[in-house]
Amino acid sequence: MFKTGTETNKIIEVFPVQGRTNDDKACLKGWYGWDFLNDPQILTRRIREPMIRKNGKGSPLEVVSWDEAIKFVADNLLKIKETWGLDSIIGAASARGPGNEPNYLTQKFMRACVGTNNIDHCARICHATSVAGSRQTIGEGAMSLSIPEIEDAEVIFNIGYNAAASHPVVARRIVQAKEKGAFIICADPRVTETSRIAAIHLQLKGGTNLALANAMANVIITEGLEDKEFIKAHTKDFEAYKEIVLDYPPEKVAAIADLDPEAIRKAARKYAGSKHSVILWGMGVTQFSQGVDVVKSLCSLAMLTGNFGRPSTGAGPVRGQNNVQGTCEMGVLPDVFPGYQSVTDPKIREKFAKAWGVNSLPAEVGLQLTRVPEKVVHEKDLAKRIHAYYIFGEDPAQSDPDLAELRESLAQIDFVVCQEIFMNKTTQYADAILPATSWGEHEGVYTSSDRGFQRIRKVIEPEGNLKDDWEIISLVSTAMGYPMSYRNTEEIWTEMIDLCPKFTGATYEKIERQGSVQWPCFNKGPADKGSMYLHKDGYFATPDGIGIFKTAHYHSPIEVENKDYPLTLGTVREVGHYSARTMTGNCRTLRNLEDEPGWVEMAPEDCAALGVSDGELVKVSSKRGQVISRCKKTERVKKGAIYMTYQWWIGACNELTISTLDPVSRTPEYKYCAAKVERIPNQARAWKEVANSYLAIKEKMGIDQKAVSQ
Ligand SMILES: Nc1nc2c(c(=O)[nH]1)N[C@H]1C(S)=C(S)[C@@H](COP(=O)(O)OP(=O)(O)OC[C@H]3O[C@@H](n4cnc5c(=O)[nH]c(N)nc54)[C@H](O)[C@@H]3O)O[C@H]1N2
Ligand SMILES: Nc1nc2c(c(=O)[nH]1)N[C@H]1C(S)=C(S)[C@@H](COP(=O)(O)OP(=O)(O)OC[C@H]3O[C@@H](n4cnc5c(=O)[nH]c(N)nc54)[C@H](O)[C@@H]3O)O[C@H]1N2
Ligand SMILES: [Mo]
Repeated sequence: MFKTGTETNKIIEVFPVQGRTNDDKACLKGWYGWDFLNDPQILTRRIREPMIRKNGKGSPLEVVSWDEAIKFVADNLLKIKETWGLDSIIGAASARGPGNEPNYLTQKFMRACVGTNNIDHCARICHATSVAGSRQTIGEGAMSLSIPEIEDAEVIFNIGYNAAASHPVVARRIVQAKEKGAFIICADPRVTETSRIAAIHLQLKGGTNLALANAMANVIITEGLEDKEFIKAHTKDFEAYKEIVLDYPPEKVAAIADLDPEAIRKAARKYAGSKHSVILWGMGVTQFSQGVDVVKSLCSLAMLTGNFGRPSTGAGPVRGQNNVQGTCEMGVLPDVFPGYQSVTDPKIREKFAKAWGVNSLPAEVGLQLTRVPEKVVHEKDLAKRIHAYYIFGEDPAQSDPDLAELRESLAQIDFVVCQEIFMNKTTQYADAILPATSWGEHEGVYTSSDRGFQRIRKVIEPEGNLKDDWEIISLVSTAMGYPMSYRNTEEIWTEMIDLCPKFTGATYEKIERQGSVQWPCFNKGPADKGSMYLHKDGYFATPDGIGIFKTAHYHSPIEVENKDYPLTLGTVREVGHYSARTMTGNCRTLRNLEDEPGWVEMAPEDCAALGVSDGELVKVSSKRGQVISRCKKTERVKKGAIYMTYQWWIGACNELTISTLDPVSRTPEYKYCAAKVERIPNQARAWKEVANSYLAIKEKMGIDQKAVSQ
């Protein structure tokens, strides 16, 4: 939560305020990540006017009026819908600046106006794995506990989550817990700030989480440490689960995961020894082709030890983007309406159809956004292809895996719309660009990772011919024959909460009064303040309230190291930069801390074998592509495993990553593929190449180099 200082319609300073989760602290990006609003044009520039390619693909983008842009978008989408059918269009909405209200409208537009469930967002490439795995076991995909509760956990099992870089305000709670005496177990193939304060660091080989989770359950069951009463009263399918985990004794798993069997035993005993054990996980769990199985296994581990239903206990998939929790809640997913209500349930469809004034709504689960290449470049039958992609606040041409394949898809799609605040890698493929207001320029509600609704406010007047995202969607929908008319975000919010029982009590008024309302919050009256934690007293969110034990047998990642590509590549995050970097890449202070072409973490042994030193430019390649980045020699990674961050436009690691997906959540295996690093003998030439690439990017983004002062 922040307050901003403004001067002549410019933000000049930002102060953290006393919020429920941040406790009057801000992270690096909180303190300095607002300068993009002043449009310093470092990496790219704000979009100020609607633009379209009037004369089709290949023609230049031309500035037009809003009326012309909206008509152009509506006409093209209607034409594609008539020619190729309702499911030939897909939408991706935004977990970033827009807030919940425009996301609610986007899925309503796709379902009620276009007539398809092909609506998704970046949770697909992030925590969709957690949503799927948790719903199958404990019935609810959200964090069961609250961020402030982390402080009072007695044991924290932190797996595949690097809070110090990703969520510093959560990292602070982990440090506080340690100071209060918590026992921390960290499972991460790299040394992180959490592993440094952990009592046990399980520095496992990448891609072996499932073997580890099964081995911990194996120890707990074989040593009789499970919570028999809890299992009997609140769960089912224990025997089938037990049969699988008995196949994973610590010695066997130690060999698979490159760990000490005694460390696994000790971690399991400690975890089972407390009724305030918390599991925190992130992308090191979810971004694998077996991610959903790992999530199921982690939820089962918590059930096995009775670690649900009290404060400072439970399962914590700590969500990624600032509003990814909210965007999931708004039903920007191909299988659920807002409030996680299933599109395949006829009664629920009927409820939404009635509220939205249509005869029927699509009944089939829609397409996940990671399957766009499958439905474009790999689909020979034109009638089954995706022909239009409405991209609202995402940058797939930087953030999706295997970028060469993705670019090919974007180039082949008949009509691409980008509703954006910045020119980004994806806008290069747009047939129409609709300019929106940003965070700081509009009102709305975000949802924090721990189910907390909180208000965001307009602090400056937007410059240029911009509209709020909710208004843009309303205009497109109206022009396509499904009128939407709202006066403000509160009207949209009120419509949404009345359709979602778990959110009904969270009115604007209550959010303002309390500062934050955590769902479930069923009643509008002041008595219902919302819920700090889920699964109270062991009653799960499954239809019958019973938790379901589930795990699976381990298999290795899909593309493993080999003769040609002897290293494994995992992709992580840069502390001062955020996702595809349109925003933090345009903040002067953050740019001064770290800039293109990023870095690749390498073990000293690997550096020595290749003859490269710290800071040198190196060529990194996989079967799919190659990029230039800087070598970062570090003891924090093990020999044979390299790590890059996905923020960089020149050292873009997604040129290398593999598009293999988890079969259930369809989340990519960003954390593991085979790669190779090569020395670049002529460093001076390589640096020049980097400098030229940077200039070329700026030019492509439309930055007027002479006009910009940095
Ligand atoms: N500064 C900054 N903060 C961000 C973001 C950003 O771009 N920049 N992005 C936001 C988003 S969208 C998200 S989703 C969150 C994600 O935040 P995190 O979940 O912390 O994401 P990562 O750093 O990608 O991965 C976490 C850890 O997983 C480890 N890991 C890799 N492979 C394995 C494995 O096989 N097993 C285990 N156990 N661990 C493994 C990595 O070494 C890394 O330390 O961060 C959010 N916060
Ligand atoms: N290799 C690798 N790749 C990864 C990951 C990884 O760990 N490794 N992590 C993945 C994860 S977890 C995620 S979540 C994705 C993120 O991937 P994306 O969602 O594609 O990344 P962002 O940079 O957040 O893109 C958001 C876009 O929204 C725009 N935007 C911001 N605010 C507003 C607004 O108010 N209105 C509008 N209209 N637009 C706005 C921004 O300018 C930006 O272009 O990346 C994934 N990619
Ligand atoms: Mo994410």
